[in-house]
Amino acid sequence: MGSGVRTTAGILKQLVLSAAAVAVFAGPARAEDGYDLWLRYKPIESAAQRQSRSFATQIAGQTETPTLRAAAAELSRGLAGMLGTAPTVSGSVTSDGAVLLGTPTSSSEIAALKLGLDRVGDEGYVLRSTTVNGRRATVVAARSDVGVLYGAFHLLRLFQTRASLDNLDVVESPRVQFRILNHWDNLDGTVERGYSGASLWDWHKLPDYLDPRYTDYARANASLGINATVLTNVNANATALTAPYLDKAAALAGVLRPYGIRVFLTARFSAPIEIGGLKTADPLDPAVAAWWKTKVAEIYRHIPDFGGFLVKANSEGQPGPQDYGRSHADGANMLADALAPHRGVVMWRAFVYSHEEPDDRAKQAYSEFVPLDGKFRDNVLLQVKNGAIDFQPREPFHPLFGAMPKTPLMMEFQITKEYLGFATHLVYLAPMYRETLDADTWRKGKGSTVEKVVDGSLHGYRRTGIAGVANIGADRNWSGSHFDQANWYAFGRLAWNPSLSSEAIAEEWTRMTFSNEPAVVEPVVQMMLRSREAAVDYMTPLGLHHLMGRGHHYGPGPWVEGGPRADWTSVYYHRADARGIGFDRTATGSNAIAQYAPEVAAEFGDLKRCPEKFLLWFHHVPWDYRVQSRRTLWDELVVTYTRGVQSVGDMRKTWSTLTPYVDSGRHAQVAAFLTIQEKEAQWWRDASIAYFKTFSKRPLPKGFAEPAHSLDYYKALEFPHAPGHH
Ligand code: BDP
Repeated sequence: MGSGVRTTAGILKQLVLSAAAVAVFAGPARAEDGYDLWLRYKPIESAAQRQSRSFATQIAGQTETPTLRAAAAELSRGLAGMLGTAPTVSGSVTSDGAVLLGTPTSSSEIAALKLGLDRVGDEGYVLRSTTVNGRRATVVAARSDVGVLYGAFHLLRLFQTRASLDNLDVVESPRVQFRILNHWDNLDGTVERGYSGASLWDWHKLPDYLDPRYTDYARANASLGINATVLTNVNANATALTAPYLDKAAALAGVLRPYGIRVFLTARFSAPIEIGGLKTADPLDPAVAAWWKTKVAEIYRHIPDFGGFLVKANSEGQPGPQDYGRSHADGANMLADALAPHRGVVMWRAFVYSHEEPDDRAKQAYSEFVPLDGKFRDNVLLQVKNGAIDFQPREPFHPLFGAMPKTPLMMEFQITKEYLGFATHLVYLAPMYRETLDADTWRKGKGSTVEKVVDGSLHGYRRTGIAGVANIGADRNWSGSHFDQANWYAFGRLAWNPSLSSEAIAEEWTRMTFSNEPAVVEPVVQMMLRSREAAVDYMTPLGLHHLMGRGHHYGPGPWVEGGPRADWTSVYYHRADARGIGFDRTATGSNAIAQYAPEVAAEFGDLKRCPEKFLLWFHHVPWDYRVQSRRTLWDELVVTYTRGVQSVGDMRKTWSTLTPYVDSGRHAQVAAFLTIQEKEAQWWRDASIAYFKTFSKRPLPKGFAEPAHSLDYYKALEFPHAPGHH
């Protein structure tokens, strides 16, 4: 028998040995698949923490409403999982260590405690360690049932992250009113810019089949305080507003309602023509307004707590009021009037740029909307992307923030990673969200941050909102990768409290999702915090933007040119030539900087003062210009691209040391994805350098490797079936 051939017994022995090795070194025997998200409720590990067994042995309170029942069920499930025994359930506190939950209406014991619940508002809650009926108890109390549910999730989070549960005195309420996911889901089950499989909504089987996942989706969102969801794509289909689809949406709303989540739909502006048989969708035509009023009344008959419409109009080919010579305000107000009697709202998107407009695309939303400030009904919110172009890995804050004091502006973040490597690149987005929230608009002096615009405090907005374009699909792990769950998580946490730090959120999530072991928490949090900067480095360093492959946005395409419109190409944005690279948005160029407050414009517009991370966003800079490192711009670009690739390599190495601590299923997938990411980061670096070199005509700095292939090789790569592009 040759040495390469092994006997069956030998192979079996090998298998047994490696299975044993897995059991010993790879933690839990069951390879987790990520389905449980951050709500895993695994048994707590240390002796000290087991003391809390005497805690939470009883859940007390009347739980007669669906929401209070959901709160009690979640607590029960969580505590049973973590403590090993299910708590008893009773109407009032009868033993030490009870968790008493409810509202002053549902529980006389809570009413008697006089917790001052008025201060927490309609969705907030209090967690308090106290004595009830002479017994030690932890109280989860709120004015509303949903507040109790949020409080229950908070208490569980404290358990899950091994925080102290003694002397609790937590008072929480959300800073933002609408904390809303935007699903770009189509009725045929595909998802625009979705990288986690098909749509979660099984429209075909609705309303009769309610996938249990809908409930788990609701639980996950409620655990973060997300209180609304738009079920359908902004590139809307009027069919979603027909009676059969309203039945389907109503069925979903029924599942989400106990979890405090209200359903919204996207409204296709031309729906009166497409499904209403009218000849026009002109918002000033009385027949059109009447059609919408009737349609909205019909929706409310199906969904009594319907939230309202999200509208993309006159943008990227979508119909809108301008088709009839009317303004965005005319269009939004017509829908707002139809919704107002039912207390619904319109979220009107500011993501517009015109087909005819030859002006810098970055300027167009501001030019369009600022003159309309004060002209919208008070149940209209204007939904503004974080930056003026389109969810790039890094953008300066959108100049609309701070510029419309009389119109509530809500934030639109993208959670799905359309421009950030899809599902396989590990990019934790909280630092990107934070960067925008922390940006200072200077509109009312220093400290007029975007955060204060969005939470309403800067201008005294009566309505506030933060939307996130969801990364949720039918994949078993919901988000396409384990680490992309963190972006859903971070979005939800920031929508509730836009002051939270990226680090605090990463730590919570890591503890709940992977482990409380310091050997895991520290390196994973560090990886996460560094990851977004790494992606910017290998994709679009120093303020470059919009250089992805055409249409699908997968991989590098800095050479993209031609086609239907200039501002869908890469060359429009980088403007590389023999002299240098970058988009001059100063007074000598498009003068987009003039849309910012003078203090901001002065900083961005001055080559010397402009933060280097935005350099090529605002300036066309000579290749030999000396940047802060004293390197030339060209050398700095090469160094930065290379550093991005190295950072991914570092993440991959760090992750490989965590094998003993992370279940094998999830560990292996993350490891494989990091390998993909490293390969693709190298591709980004090499393709970008190969291309820009044709303009800079300069050698790479010493010690830096030439691209692995020729420019022609990179240009010839094609990905007709890249995901998310329909
Ligand atoms: C872009 C996407 C496109 C969306 C559009 C939008 O590429 O699929 O429809 O944004 O936000 O980022 O409307």
